Amino acid sequence: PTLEAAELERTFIAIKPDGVQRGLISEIINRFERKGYKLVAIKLVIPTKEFAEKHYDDLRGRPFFNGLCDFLSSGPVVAMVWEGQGVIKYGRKLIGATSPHNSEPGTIRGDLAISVGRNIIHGSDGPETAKAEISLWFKPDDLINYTANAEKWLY
Ligand code: RTP
Repeated sequence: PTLEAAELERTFIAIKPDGVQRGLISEIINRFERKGYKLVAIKLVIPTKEFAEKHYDDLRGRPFFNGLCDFLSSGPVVAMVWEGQGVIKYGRKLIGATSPHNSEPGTIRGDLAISVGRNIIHGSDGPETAKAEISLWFKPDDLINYTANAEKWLY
């Protein structure tokens, strides 16, 4: 079957330094993978402070901006691109509300985090930011086109 345009939707997801330090990489990847989304790019990177400021450019001027950028550049981050129908919006649903105080149990932040400044994961909040963030973190060649076909490897 031919892929519909909607199925090619992609979002940028990052496991922040606290998620990496706490050993939650596989737990977080697992949730996206089991849902049925497809991983099309992944790398471990320590962003510079300047890079973190670019990533959070829209938050410049907020009181927590400097601390947030220090935090994002404090250690390894798992940067990923996930693909699938509705992945931008539903990815945010899997992640849960920005503040773990408000995120429902069953969501990543609801189950695994306590404070807003240490909320372990980032996800693009819309199609425009997804596009911008993917191209900030990845080169076009880093995104892998493939068909995920489980049966082929089982029999
Ligand atoms: P993200 O971009 O990381 O997925 O988070 P978000 O859209 O849910 O939230 P946003 O408002 O874009 O804020 C980005 C990150 O800034 C930190 N933050 N700290 N009051 C605070 O100390 C505060 N508010 C926000 C959070 O880590 C949030 O994820």
